[in-house]
Amino acid sequence: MKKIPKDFLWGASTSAYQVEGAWNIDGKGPSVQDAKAGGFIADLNVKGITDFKVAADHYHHYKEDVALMAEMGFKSYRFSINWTRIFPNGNEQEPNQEGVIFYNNLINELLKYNIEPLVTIHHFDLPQGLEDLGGWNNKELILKAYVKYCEVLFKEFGDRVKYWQTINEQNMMILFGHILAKQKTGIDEGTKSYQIFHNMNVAQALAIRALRKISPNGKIGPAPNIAYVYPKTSKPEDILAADTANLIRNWIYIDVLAKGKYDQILLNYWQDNGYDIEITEAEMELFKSVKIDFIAFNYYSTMTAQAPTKEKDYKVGDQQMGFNIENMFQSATNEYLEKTEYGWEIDPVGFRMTCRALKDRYDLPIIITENGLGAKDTLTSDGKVHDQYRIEYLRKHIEQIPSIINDGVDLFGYNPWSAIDLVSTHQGISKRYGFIYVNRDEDDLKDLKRYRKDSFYWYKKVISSNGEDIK
Ligand code: BGP
Repeated sequence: MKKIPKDFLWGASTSAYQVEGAWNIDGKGPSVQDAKAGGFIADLNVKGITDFKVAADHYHHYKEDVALMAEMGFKSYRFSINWTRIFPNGNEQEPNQEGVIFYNNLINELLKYNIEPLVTIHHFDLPQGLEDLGGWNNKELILKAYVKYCEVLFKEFGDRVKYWQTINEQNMMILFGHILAKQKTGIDEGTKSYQIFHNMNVAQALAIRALRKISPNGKIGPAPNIAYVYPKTSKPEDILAADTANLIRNWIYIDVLAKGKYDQILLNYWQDNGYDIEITEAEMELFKSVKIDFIAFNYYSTMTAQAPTKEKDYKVGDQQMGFNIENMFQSATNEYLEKTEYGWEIDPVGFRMTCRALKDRYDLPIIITENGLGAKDTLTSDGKVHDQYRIEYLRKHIEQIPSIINDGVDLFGYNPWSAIDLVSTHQGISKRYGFIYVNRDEDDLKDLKRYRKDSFYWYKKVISSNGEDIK
């Protein structure tokens, strides 16, 4: 069995709008996560869960938080830049210097402890100012704005940031955009969704090109959510359906940036459904001229699919559940897998399978930028959090890493979700993922004090033994 390489990037992950808070501080403008017609974050408050205004207040606690990450022994930290700290409305002439200063400080703080910054350029928080003008659907506007934003990041931080991820979970933004990115996309919005999909691909290709020019030593890749799709049975029709589902859910979000073209099955799907996507020859040439350096991906679960039947017994839910496409495939429950308390299937072997499938299709280095268990934690009166369930989940996944590497996969890091408690995309602060507990709840901010969970001490041991001691 091959050993985990010495320079393996053990760390963890967050995203700006879920962790930072300080939503209107130091010139920051509103993102789609902050803003909503008729008032701020009205939709979230209706459901009795918190908004993103304060989150974990990482903006004001970043030094303390980074010190805790260093104490755990992190080699890397994956975080995102809040677009609206850099360009408050999305289309200003000059970047907001206070935003630049904050990320300079954060990056320098990480480097002080030899923690490699893994930067996500865009994680669900489009400036509301751009959304008002059509957002990702307004190709001319968005390409200009995204590329300008990328150029500023590469110029300002490229001397210290080596790893860039273009867009977090582009696939989930297309398939579950109404939940995650506050945009009206989804499989029922065919032309619009796939036009946005294409515009995002052009934006990413332009970002790759810009990086090569501005910061040639930098490395760049996408960060989709990949869930390998199993066939429900060995019936050939089910296997075909699973293959199609793999393509529609996973591969099309990497293909064009890794192979320079769209898969024929996708093009047929668009044509059969009358989805009319505006794609120029120059854009297809652009795709051919750029290539990603690695694939970052978020792994929570696998998906199971079968050929469409009359019985629709699978309940479609949030981003980590399955979904159906008429005449192509429908999701099914995998009876062999347990579920988290939020209904997400737990599949560590599927983690290995997903890595193998990525290796087969792309043969590029890969890094895990999310994986983890959302659960309701309890802070005891003596300041402890006994999150054995989280340790179990992570252990079972980490246990697969030597086998994955032994399979020949160039896996160079593992950054589970999340470094510290933060606000879930749509289920509040009570759905916790962190190694570090943040003392607040949905409607009471309390003292926001940080506490080390049991998983904190456990992960520290995992990292210091380079993955050998996972007990
Ligand atoms: C991914 C997102 C993250 C994160 C995670 C957990 O889809 O990239 O931003 O939130 O899922 O999801 P949730 O917060 O819905 O539990």
